[in-house]
Amino acid sequence: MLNLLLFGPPGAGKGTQSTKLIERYGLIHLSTGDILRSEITKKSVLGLEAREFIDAGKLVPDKTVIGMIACKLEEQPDARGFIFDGFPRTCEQAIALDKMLREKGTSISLMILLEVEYNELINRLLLRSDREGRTDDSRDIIEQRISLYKRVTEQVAGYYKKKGKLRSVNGAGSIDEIFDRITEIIDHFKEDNI
Ligand code: B4P
Repeated sequence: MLNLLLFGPPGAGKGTQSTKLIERYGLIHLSTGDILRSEITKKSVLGLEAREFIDAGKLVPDKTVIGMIACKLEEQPDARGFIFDGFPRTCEQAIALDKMLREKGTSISLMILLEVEYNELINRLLLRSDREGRTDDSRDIIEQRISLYKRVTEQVAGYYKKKGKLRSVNGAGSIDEIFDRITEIIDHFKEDNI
């Protein structure tokens, strides 16, 4: 199986690149942000709980997102592989994901870290705010989310670096240029390992 982890700060292009990658490699896309937003739209109990955290620029509790991913993995017993987008965001989530994949007899193949400068992140998310009106894309909440990424989430990259799975990619440029940089890394990995 090819299991990819798309990683980076808010606005780095995780969702954008995931959409192109699932098409190229035939993988299942698991975006915790998308799943949570769909629960909010449905006004489910989970959605109502998550909304408070998301609107405040905070992380939804580990137990909630880990449970969500566990259910999604169970629903896909025949998958050729997964793209995890926006998950894990804490070391506790990373440890839980490793355990879930181990139980399925597989593991994370690569973590792709999209590196983008602070001002570019802010600009992208403010533009998205104009287009989509996401409640967590106001300027102060964007700044809060980027700061939370630096304080908490970035440690997850260190966790996978120690395992030799981290690959950094320059996340600046056109969407297609960045896609080419990512696929070069993945194709190289596949030649050597799959
Ligand atoms: P996410 O949905 O993951 O939101 P995000 O970090 O903003 O990334 P996204 O994938 O949407 O944006 P992208 O960079 O592709 O999370 C939202 C919230 O949910 C979190 O803040 C948290 O509260 C909660 N949550 C989610 N997962 C969680 C977890 N595991 N644990 C706890 N809480 C969790 O794109 C951004 C914009 O840039 C887009 O408009 C795009 O068009 C544009 N863009 C992309 N690439 C570009 C490029 N190359 N050039 C110009 N613009 C580009």
